[in-house]
Amino acid sequence: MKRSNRLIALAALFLCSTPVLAQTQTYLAHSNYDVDLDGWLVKDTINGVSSYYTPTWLANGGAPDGHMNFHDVTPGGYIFEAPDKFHGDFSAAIGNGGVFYDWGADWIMDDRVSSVTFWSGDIRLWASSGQGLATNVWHHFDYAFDMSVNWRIDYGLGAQTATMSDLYTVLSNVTDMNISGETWTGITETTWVDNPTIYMNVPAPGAFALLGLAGLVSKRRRRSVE
Ligand SMILES: [Ca+2]
Ligand SMILES: [Ca+2]
Repeated sequence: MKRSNRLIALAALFLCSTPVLAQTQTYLAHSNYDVDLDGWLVKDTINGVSSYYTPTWLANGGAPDGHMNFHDVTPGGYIFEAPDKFHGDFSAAIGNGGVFYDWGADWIMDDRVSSVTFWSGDIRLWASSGQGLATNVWHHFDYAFDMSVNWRIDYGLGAQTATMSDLYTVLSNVTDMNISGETWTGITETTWVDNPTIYMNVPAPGAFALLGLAGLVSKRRRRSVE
């Protein structure tokens, strides 16, 4: 066997022994609060009237390092509202990415969940955690943009189970994104957030090279059989 053939055979062996091609995550929108709030705000709504507040930025204590938190201010409900970089067309990540964030609170009623919501105009798309969330710990939530997640959609007629087509309708033109804050009836709780991220999975550069090599190997194999 020629030396070059041996090398290709070795590479092919490595490729075959790798069960899944390496993937890297590309962040399409991301905040880690390393230096400031990165433009995030809190929207509190009571009796249909919304007011904006500035959350507190903390340099430490996140997951890791900087994060933001907000202590409730009214008997209404509050959410964390994303800045402009979380708006736009994220359809490239459908079936190939998703959204994750780290979240926690010091008081959480048993029936409360943590949700991430995308709006496209008046259309609302959201995913939620389960109930019974532990207090005073960081929870990591990761929701893929596919049917493995119980995405819900509301076109103004009530919540329904979302389809891939519904995901496309909203995620191709996101006009607003928010993360739930309110966890307790009464002005009691503090909620904290770190690392909200819309991501897309792409094969690692090395994987492309191996794919090319695999093609070369199979071509040579075919030739030797002929
Ligand atoms: Ca952080
Ligand atoms: Ca409250």
